[in-house]
Amino acid sequence: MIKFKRHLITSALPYANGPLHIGHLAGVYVPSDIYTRYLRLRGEDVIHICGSDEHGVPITIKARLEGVTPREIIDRYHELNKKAFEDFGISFDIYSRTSNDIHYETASEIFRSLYDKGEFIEKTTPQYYDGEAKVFLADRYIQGTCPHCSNESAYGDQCEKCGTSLNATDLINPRSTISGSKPVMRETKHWYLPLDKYEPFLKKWILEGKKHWKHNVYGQCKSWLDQGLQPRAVSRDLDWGVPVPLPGAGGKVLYVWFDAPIGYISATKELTPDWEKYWKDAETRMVHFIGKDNIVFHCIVFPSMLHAEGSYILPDNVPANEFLNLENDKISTSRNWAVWLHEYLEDFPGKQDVLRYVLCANGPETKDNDFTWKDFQARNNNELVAIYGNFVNRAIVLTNKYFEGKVPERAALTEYDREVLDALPEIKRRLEESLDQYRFREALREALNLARLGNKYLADTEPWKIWKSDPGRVATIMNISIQISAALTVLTEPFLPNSAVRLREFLNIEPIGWDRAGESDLVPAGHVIGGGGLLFEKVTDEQVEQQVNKLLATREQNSNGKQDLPPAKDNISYEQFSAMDIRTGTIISAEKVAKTKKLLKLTIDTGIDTRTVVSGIAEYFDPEKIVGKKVSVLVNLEPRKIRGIDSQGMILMAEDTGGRLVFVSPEDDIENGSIIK
Ligand code: B3M
Ligand code: ZN
Repeated sequence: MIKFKRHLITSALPYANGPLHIGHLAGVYVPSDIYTRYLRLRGEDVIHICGSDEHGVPITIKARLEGVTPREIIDRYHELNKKAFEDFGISFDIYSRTSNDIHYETASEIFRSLYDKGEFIEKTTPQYYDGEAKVFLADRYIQGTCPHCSNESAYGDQCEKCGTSLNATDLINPRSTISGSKPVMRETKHWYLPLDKYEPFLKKWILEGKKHWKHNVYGQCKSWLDQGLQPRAVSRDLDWGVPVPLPGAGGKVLYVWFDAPIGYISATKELTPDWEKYWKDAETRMVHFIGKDNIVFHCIVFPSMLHAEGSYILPDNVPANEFLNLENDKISTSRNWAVWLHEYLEDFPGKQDVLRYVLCANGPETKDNDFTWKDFQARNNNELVAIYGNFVNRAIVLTNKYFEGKVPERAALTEYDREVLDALPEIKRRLEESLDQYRFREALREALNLARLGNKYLADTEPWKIWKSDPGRVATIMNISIQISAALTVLTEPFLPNSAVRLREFLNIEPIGWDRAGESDLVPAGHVIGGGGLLFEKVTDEQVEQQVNKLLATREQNSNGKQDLPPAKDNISYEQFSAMDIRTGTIISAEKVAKTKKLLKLTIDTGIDTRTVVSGIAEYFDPEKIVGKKVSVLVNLEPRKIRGIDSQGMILMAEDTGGRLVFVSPEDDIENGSIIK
């Protein structure tokens, strides 16, 4: 490890607009916690900073949806998430929030200092404005088609599908997410960070200096820098956020991505009066743990801000992860497709380490990965229980059985014994090398290899078979097994901290310094160990089934269209409604329109006449099966020629969010031509 005086570890500040789920944990907080614990165990000076991101449109959208104030939303989710992190055992030194005064002061100061240096470009430009809701449409208030990947639900600041950072004016077919209406243009003044001006600095700093960054991170940065950077607005017309600290800037706040990373600084200030040494001393190493959608802000925008300000250090590394999916589907808060941390903690009390293990072993380090409950069960039962738990249990039970718990002296070592003892420092070295390079999966595998080694050692030497004939040999075997168990308490601790503490209790030992973990005499002969117990329990089929059923219920609910329904359209007058002439009718014949996929030509008895209606439902209904069907027909819709056929009217259909179509039919038999009103 390169020597630094101290380490500043930051974890992305989760938006306080919803609960935490396994995607957050696997992407950011499990790796950052492992890394921080590792540095602490090595005796490094390290602080781990996090908190709630409480500004920005995600918060105000949630508030609007629920009809409450943004304050109510952030208070609710800040408390929920803070507690969930605590209960889960993520060891932040501080979990702050960006609604704190100290954050307002710090963010304002940094904005002011860039302003005073003349860094910003001030521009009045036309921006999208929702004429109905009477607000400017910033960021997530506007959606449209991404010009890069054609994703139809890209946001005004970013396309989540391809990760590109966007300006609202880049979107094709923009629409307001507040009213659904088509936005209009209106002039407004904002402050822009001239990213193009910092391009030479960024190119040198990243493209030349950060070749050791993870491929996904370096690659994304390179592609942005190759495309060329544009100035980016760092203010918004919103009523929620840090006010732009300039006279006459009423109604304008800092863009959330301007203030949020400054949250790392304010949180450090809140933690210690000595905060400057973590932020302004070149001997401090800063590492940002984030998910891949945050790369541009942490590698390009925030460093540009700090660079322009001039007195802060820049990140040494940004080990961003890819995404975790759940049972082959993208995790989604709005579709409730997630394993929520607070629910996991309720459903699996005391099993924090199991989730840490699974999320690390299966972490989305280099590509998106999938979490399944089957895999959760398999990893717990076949790895934690069958390898780690089984080994230490046998070591402790046999030492108790043969030596009344007193660690026996080793006799002469065989070559095999020596090999096993020599493997300890080797495993430790490899584990450190992996962690130093943010390869957490690999590091965890090494930690488990230690238990594998112990398991194999016991299986090969079979002390239970030779106890009668060669108790001296058994003494050596048990001594070595206890040494391996003791090494496990150290090397597994960053990953499985709760189990490490319990294992120390089983062994009746104090914490052992990290540096000693490869040694062969961690527990002296004569030491009396504890009674032991089970470090891990099996996850049962019933438990898995329960969780899977929960997800199935969600899927069912989603496909019933209970989620993501478009908001109600604008009001119309009664006159407008009564202008529509809707009648009951019967389909008397139906056939496909030649050379089309979607169209059916229907003949309808409307009671008043028999007419032809062309309807785009061929993909959903078999023509033969709908003959005789009772339907509702809009009979005074202006006739239209569709594929050369005169279509006179329209059949009413209901469509759910999953795209399922059904006829709107009268419930009881009623004569054709009856008026629907
Ligand atoms: N709240 C984005 C997110 O949760 C954002 C991170 C801020 S880190 C300064 O994806
Ligand atoms: Zn895109």
